[in-house]
Parts: sequence; C-alpha cells; structure tokens
Amino acid sequence: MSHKDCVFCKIINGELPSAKVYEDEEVLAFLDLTQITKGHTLVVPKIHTKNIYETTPEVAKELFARIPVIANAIKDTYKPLGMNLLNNNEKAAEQSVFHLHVHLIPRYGEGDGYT
Ligand code: DGP
Repeated sequence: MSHKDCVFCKIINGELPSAKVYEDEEVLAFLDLTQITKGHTLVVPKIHTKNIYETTPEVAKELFARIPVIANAIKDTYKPLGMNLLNNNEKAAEQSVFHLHVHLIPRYGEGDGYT
C-alpha cells in the first residue's frame, strides 16, 4: 500500500526518479540525495509503514534480510573502509521522511565528512 504524499512511495512507484542500487519485489535501495558520504544509500520496504514502531516483523525481516547483499554491492563499488547503518525514528531522532528506511553510510576514514 502506498501513501499519496510520501516521497519514497513516489520513488517506489516511479513517479519520482532515483539512482537505484538494488530492487526486488519487496525492497528498493537508491542513493540518498544528500550523499553524506560517497555511495550513501537508503534501503526501503515497498510497503509503506511510517517507521520501526509501526512496521510489522515481516516487513522488518524483508528489509533487513536484503541489507548484507546491498552493503556488499556498495562495498565492491565504492571501496569504503567501513560502513554505518542508521535508522531514524520520529522527528526527535531526526526522521524527516516518514517511510521506514535504513541509511547505509560508507566510511572512508578521517575527513570523510560524516561525524
Ligand atoms: P531521515 O532523516 O532518516 O528521515 O532521512 C531521509 C533521507 O531521505 C535524507 O537523508 C534525504 C533523503 N531524501 C529526501 N528526499 C529524497 C528524494 O526525493 N530522493 C532521494 N534520493 N533522497 C531523498
């Protein structure tokens, strides 16, 4: 189910463009607009749920099950030294898009711009 005002639902539906990193029936991964570091990617379930509080175990399982393969694709492409996974829930925790997502943030050592 998609939400008409949700920017990630629009990306999933193809109404808005994105630089896709990975896609299957349940999950889409695409480059984050902000590129906190090179290769910064968002992994989202295609089913709209607001965040970790409101999702289901099934959706969370589908989402997290894809992350190793996506993380390795980013690792092979960008050759980072490491990678942070980040999931923000609610405004107080910096969530700005209210469609569950996980940030994959490649790290390149001191001075990579992410603190
Ligand atoms: P968060 O603050 O955790 O809710 O992260 C939302 C991220 O979504 C933020 O890093 C910027 C990114 N973002 C917002 N709108 C778009 C968009 O239209 N396209 C892409 N690729 N990323 C977006």
